[in-house]
Amino acid sequence: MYLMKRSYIALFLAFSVLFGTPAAAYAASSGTESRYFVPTTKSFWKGALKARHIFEDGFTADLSDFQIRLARLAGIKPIAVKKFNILADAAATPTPQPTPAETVSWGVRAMIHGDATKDLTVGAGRLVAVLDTGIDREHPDLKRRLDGCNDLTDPASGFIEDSCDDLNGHGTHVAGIIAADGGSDGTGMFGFAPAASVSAYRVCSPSGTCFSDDIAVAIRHAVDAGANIIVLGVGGEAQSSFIDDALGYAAEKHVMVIGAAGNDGPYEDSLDWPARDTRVLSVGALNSDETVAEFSSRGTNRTTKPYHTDAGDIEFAAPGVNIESTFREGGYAILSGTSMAAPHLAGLAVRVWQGDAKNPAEATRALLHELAVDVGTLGDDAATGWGMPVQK
Ligand SMILES: [Ca+2]
Ligand SMILES: [Ca+2]
Ligand SMILES: [Ca+2]
Repeated sequence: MYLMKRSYIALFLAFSVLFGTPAAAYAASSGTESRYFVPTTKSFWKGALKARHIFEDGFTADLSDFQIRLARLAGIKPIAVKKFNILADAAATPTPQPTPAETVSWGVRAMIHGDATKDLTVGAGRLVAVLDTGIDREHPDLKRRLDGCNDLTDPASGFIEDSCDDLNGHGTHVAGIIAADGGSDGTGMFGFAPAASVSAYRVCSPSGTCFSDDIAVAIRHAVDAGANIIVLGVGGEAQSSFIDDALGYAAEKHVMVIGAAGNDGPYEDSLDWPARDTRVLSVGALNSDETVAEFSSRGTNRTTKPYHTDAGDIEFAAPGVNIESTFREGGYAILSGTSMAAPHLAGLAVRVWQGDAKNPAEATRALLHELAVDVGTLGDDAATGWGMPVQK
């Protein structure tokens, strides 16, 4: 038995040397492969298993059951990579509408007092990275806003530049809330910051599944590309060490990371990762009457220090129910979810960005705390934290 296993390895290695990519060919034909972290720095294995992303102590790759067995025989134990999901109402997959019902959604109006909702100069010089299902780069209300378009979902390549088609619509919706500029004729929709730039990182499949290694690589890339804010409309049950490390890098470089709280409410302590992390500004969802959406995940705020960000706490609430925004195929759609609440906070953060501060991300976070209007239960509560920031 032992000898037979050895001969399998020998055969596999021989194929690898002779043909270069038998691993990929096998994986493609088996259809059962999934994403793993392979804890070895040996370049042989990186080549044989078609490394996707290289990390300090190993690499990730899509492996078939056969490849996993092979690695184990060689004494390497692949570890499954954590998955996340987009956080809009999954039951609703709306048909894109050709024209919007309103040029400014109720959510934008709720957070900006006065008549500044269509100021086309707001957000100039700011860059927001949207890590999601991609962005419709031809959308009339977004195409002039796009500055960066990358795909990390391709099975054959971990990073493709100048590619970010959004077959779902979720990422386009998130981007529009932040920076839709009404289009060249002003008949489209307007987001919070119509002069801001948006970079798209397609890290989620069209069905909304997102691998944590792709997200981590996208966070680092966005930081290096000069993003001021990174928006994560994704979440999951498990903590990811890849994302932990990437969040450390973002914090070090003074980049703000905003995450959807999750749609697992109304139960306390139901926040998703990575929003649970204190470095991520976690955002819950509000109805248009400023009550909390039932589905919005609740934090641990009731048992931690009030008005202090602890792990598991919710930090802010923002509009997240029946939000109209840009959608795939150049259209518009109404979605609900904490995925919609997170870009509302990001949009307001762009508007009040403390660019001259020593640490703009921390200074802006402190200002958002000051601007927050108490909603829900009196004071810091498990559904809305500081409350909903409003620009007067
Ligand atoms: Ca948090
Ligand atoms: Ca707290
Ligand atoms: Ca409250």
